[in-house]
Amino acid sequence: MNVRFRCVLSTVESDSHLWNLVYLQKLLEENGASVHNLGPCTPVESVADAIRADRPDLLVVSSVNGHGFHGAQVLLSGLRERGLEVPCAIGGKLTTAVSDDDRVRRELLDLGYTDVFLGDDAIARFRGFLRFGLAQGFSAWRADPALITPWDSANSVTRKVS
Ligand code: B12
Repeated sequence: MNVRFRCVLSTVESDSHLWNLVYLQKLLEENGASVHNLGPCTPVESVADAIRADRPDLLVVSSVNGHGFHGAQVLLSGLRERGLEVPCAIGGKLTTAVSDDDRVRRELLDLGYTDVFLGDDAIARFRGFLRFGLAQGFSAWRADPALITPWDSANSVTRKVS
C-alpha cells in the first residue's frame, strides 16, 4: 500500500466498542493512511504516547457508547496539558440523544476539534475530509459551522406548565 499520511486511531477511556475502530481503520487504510489503532478503552496517556512516538498527521477518535462527548473533552484537554497539538477528527454516537448532535458538534468544534462527524452522513462527510486533507493538509480544513437548533438557542422560551 502507498502510505500517504499517518494516523492514530483511538476511542475514549470509557468505551469498549471495537468494530467501529476496525471499520475506521479499514476506511482510513483504503484512503492511504498507515493506522496505529489503539483499541478500545483508550487512556489519554496512551493516546499521548502514540502521538509523541508516531507524530501523526491526524488523530481520529471514535466513540459510540453515549459517553463520548465527555471523554472527548477529557481527551483534548489532556493532550493540550501535555503540549500536544494535532488535527483531530471525532465521530460516532457521542451522547444518547440524536437531538444533542448539533450542540455537541458546536461545543467540540469550539473546544478545538478539527471536525465532528455525527449522523447518517458522517462517513460521506468524513471521506470528503480525507480527500481534502490529502490534497491540502488536515490543519487547513475549515469545518462547516455548527447549526444552532431552536431548542439550544439563547432565545428559546421555556413555558411554565401550571
Ligand atoms: C456490539 C455492541 C456492544 C458490545 C461491544 C463488543 C465489542 N467489543 O465491540 C458490548 C456488549 C460490549 C456493548 C456494550 C455496551 N453498549 Co453497545 N452496542 C453494540 C452494538 C450492538 C453494535 C456496535 C457495532 O459493533 N457496530 C458496528 C460498527 C461498524 O458500527 P458503529 O459502531 O455504529 O459505527 C459506525 C458509525 O457510528 C460511524 N462512526 C463511529 N465512529 C466514528 C468516528 C468517525 C470519525 C466517523 C466519521 C464515523 C464514525 O461509522 C461506523 C460505520 O458506519 C450497538 C448497536 C448497533 N446496532 O449499532 C450497541 C450500542 C453502540 N451500545 C450501546 C450501549 C448503551 C452500550 C452499553 C453502555 C450498554 C450497557 N448499559 O452496559 C455498553 C457500553 C460498554 C462500554 N464500556 O463502552 C448503545 C449506545 C447508545 C448511544 N450512544 O446512544 C448502542 C447504540 C445500542 C443502543 N441502540 O442502545 N455493546
